Amino acid sequence: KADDGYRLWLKYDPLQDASKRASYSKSINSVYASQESSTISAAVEELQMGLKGLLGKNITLVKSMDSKRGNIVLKIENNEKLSEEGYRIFSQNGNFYISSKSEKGLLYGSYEFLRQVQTLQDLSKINIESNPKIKLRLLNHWDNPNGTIERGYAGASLWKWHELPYVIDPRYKDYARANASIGINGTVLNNVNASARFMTAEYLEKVEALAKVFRPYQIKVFLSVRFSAPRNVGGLPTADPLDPQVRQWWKDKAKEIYSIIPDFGGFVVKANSEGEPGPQDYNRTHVDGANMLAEALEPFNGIVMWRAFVYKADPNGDRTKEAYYEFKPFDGQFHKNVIVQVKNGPLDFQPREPFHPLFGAMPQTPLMMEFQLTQEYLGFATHLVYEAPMFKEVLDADTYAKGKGSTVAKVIDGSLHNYRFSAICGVANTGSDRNWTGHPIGQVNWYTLGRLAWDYSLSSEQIAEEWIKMTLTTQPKAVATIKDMMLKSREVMVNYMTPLGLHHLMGEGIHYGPQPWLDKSGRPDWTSTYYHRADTIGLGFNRSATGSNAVGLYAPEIQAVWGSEENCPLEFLLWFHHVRWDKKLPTGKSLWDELCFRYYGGAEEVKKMQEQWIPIKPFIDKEIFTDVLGRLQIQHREAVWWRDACVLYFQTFSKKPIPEPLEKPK
Ligand code: GCW
Repeated sequence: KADDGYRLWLKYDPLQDASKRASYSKSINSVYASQESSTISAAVEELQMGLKGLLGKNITLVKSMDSKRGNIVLKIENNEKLSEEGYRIFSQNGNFYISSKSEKGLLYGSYEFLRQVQTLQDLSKINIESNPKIKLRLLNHWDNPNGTIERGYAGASLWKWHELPYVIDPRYKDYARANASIGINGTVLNNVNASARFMTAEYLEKVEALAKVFRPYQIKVFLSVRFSAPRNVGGLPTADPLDPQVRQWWKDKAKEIYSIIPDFGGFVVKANSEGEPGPQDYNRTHVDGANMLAEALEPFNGIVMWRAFVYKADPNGDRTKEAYYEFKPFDGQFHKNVIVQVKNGPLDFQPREPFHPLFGAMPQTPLMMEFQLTQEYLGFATHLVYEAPMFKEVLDADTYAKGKGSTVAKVIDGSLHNYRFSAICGVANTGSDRNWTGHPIGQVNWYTLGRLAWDYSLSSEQIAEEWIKMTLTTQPKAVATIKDMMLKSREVMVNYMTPLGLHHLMGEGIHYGPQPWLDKSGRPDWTSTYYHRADTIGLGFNRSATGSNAVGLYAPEIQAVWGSEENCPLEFLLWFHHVRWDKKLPTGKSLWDELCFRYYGGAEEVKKMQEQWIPIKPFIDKEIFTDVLGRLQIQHREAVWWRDACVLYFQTFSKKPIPEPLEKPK
């Protein structure tokens, strides 16, 4: 049966393993739910549809527990060990129980049950207890009202604003199912470079039409708001957050929104960043702006996610320090329903960045994580990169804010500083392409966000393995090969794009392909030369105490390591130091030789990935096989492009030969 990737990891084709299939079929007969609700119905529908596909057997919904064994029982019960969304799955006397305090947990537990079957787990002694580690688990869509997606590489927006609220694309429900299956419980529908239109009654009605589809799946909608909306669509002369009319306008707007969408989640705001309007336009602060919106939403339990992605064009400054200076002084001053949304690194979604220095630095302000699923700087939808290792690297990083073990994960789950709430989001990589993400393997990055948001202690290996088995194949050798390709893919990409701590060498504006040379048309901090600082002496941005001292924003324990050229791990070397071309590195090679070695090695690895992919053919769907193969060919060409552009450009400074036995560019 042909598969175009539309069904994502909710692909319920008959299990390939016949003996497992027979044993599951024998032990599962019917579903019984002790209560009714639209969410419970959604869970039951998914179990029936999923098991019918996987086992080839009708699973009937029964009105009372079937005396024959093999019931799946969905049951609300008070279990002290479970949080509101948590669940327990266990087997007893030949029946399976999915229990939770609420319908939410029953929904998540049902998807977990299906995942157990899809990944061929032993159900006979199943006993799982699971609670989400982070409360708000969100996607951020950078989707515009005209259907385009900023930094989107998988087609147009999923939201057909011109058809809503009258035409409901069936895809909206599939989107909700996919999210619910990985525990995502909120979605920000529109771009942070926000159109004020979303604050009009016309659009709010469209938003409610989507919210209605998502509701049974426990997904709340949020909107990005344009700070100047009171002027743009409210007819006021100003958007000054301290102006009483403006404050009233937002209060009325909040009331209107909640009268249309009673479970509306809240606002995301990009203010005074990259030209977007904000409180500073009126000599007010981030706190003035965020608190005004927070007070408007507070009566309805809405929240404000105020983004910390701010920087100015200063050729002599260091962009990676700016958010820290703009936000840290406000710690403790934000209203109680404000959360500050921080990107994983201090620059901008590079293949590798150290964690953002704000994590651990704002103990009195809940901070949330913003990851980017869409591959803006990671080769768009043509390069294969599995992002879990990159996300885990940041989540596991130690801030030392309260001594050893103060990981970024503990900052954002709220436990380190006892935050009022916790949240994480991923900038979505979805679009109208049939397979949702363009690159078939890009789907796993969406899957990963949900799984890590639920439980960041899951390993990259486990997430990869689950996803492969659910989406591509359960054939053991094929699973192992695909997993190997995925697990190394991020490091491979770092090597052919920006090894050793290099960053932002991408084509200016488009952020695709190499452009390490000077581009005079743009801002200094959008230009590669600002970041790599290549000269005849060496390479890298000196952010140590003798340079911009960005390293000084981290805890002393970190400064001691990253701040010293001798101790700094190679992956961050050129992020923090300007290093001599002939400097001997711990690998035994000079900086120049190591740089060449990595660029060449990275490109070579992509070729190996192509070779690894070929024998997978008999085990996966033809369309997906061919699609990935073609994309690996593009990726290899482009890895070579990256290698040659960067090595040859840097060679004009190093004046050193490309070491043997590396193959020389022709
Ligand atoms: O990564 C940069 C992107 C912009 C984006 C901005 C942001 C939505 O190049 O396209 O704007 O970050 O995160 O606000």
